[in-house]
Amino acid sequence: MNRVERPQGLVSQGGSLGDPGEGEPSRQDRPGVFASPLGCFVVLEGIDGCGKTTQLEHLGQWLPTSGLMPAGAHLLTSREPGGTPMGRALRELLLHPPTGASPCSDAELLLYAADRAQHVCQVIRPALEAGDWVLCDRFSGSTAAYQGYGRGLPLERIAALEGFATGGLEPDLTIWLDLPLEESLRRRGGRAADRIEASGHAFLARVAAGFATLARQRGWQRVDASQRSEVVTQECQAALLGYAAQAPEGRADG
Ligand code: Z5A
Repeated sequence: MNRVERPQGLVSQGGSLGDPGEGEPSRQDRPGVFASPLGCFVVLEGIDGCGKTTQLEHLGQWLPTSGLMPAGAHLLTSREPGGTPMGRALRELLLHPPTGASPCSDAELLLYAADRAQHVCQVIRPALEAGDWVLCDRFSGSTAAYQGYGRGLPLERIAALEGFATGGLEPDLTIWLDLPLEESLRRRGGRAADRIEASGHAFLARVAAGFATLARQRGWQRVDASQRSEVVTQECQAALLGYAAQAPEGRADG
């Protein structure tokens, strides 16, 4: 695969990666990324307003100079939904649908899966296969939390769909920014709620509890997100350093 020089920053703001070219193997035909584990895939998860965007920016600046990334590797920062051009259209539909166009829970699940399939195919997997690092705001854990624990859709059905959408790709490290729901609502302040945020307090409480369960089950790194932003950044850095110290050879230099 040709290496592509990519600027750092949100892929959703000018990503330069295209679809696999004609004649290239389809996503399903390619070997799994872990067959040649070169890059590293790090995900930030948590309820709305827990500080993912803020930490993505801080870590995005720190990582390339941290000594953790192998020489020559690039860092790509991205988010879901909306990490590709198609995903940005889906994001608008999911969060700000026109009147009468709100998806039912099953359709909502499928739209998030479509966003993820495109994101993995067009952005994440090619970057990892090129040996680059990807730092992403939300991934599969958010679907389990919001559509599973929040909407009440069966977790087994979600897991099966996720396997199809991601081709089995899982993050190397997930950092869970743990913030009490009341604090997240306080941080939102007077900002208008999007469709998901407007789903009601009971829904958001189920999502928050779902994240706690998932973090336990999946071995996510918990960081107390109610601390000052600088402290949260330091603890995220510590989680990355800890991961690198025990990562298989080739994943990280540190
Ligand atoms: N969703 C889903 O249902 N299923 C899925 O599979 C996926 C997503 C992938 C995406 O919304 C929505 O889609 C989301 C879940 C759903 N909906 N909800 N609800 P989004 O991407 O637009 O937004 P978000 O991810 O929910 O949250 P956000 O508003 O972008 O917040 P954040 O990135 O986590 O936090 P932030 O923007 O960095 O910080 C929020 C505010 O707090 C801001 O004013 C900061 O200055 C402040 N802040 C940040 N850190 C601190 C600290 N440490 N102390 C004090 N104040 C702070």
